[in-house]
Amino acid sequence: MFKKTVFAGLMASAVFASAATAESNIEIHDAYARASGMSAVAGAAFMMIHNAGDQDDQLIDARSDVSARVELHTHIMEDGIAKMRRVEGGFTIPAGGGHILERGADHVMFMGLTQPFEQGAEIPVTLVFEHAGEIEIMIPVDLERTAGEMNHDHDHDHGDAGSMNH
Ligand SMILES: [Cu+2]
Repeated sequence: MFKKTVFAGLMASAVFASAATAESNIEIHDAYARASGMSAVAGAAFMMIHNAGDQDDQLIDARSDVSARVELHTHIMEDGIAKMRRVEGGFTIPAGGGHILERGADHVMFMGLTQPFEQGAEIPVTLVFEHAGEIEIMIPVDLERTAGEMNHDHDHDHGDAGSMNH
């Protein structure tokens, strides 16, 4: 918690300086959050992030009060087993394109939930971008969205905005 607080303080000043120039270039679509049950200690959020600007942006952090920690995660294959791993540098959102956070791939991870994720609730999350600054969104909890509970399929296409379904 100490480390996170310090980091958040540093980010706040950096974000303030850049927020006026590019904040409208980032759009979040189709966000939803889930946990694997009412007693789950962790949850995750998924979404599509669009970048209409002409320079790449980077999702570098996420914050929320719904859990003790919020991390940017991905899945990797290790010895044939899909595991989650923190991504220190965050995710690149390419200029004129987008990046998908989805099950079995990149996601926002909530660790140490302070309350259960209830179907239909909305959780407040602040996404921190290198250029666009802080973007606050309300993410609906959708426990019924099916993608296969154990879907670790890596057949998605990275950075191809054309494949986004909206
Ligand atoms: Cu995770």
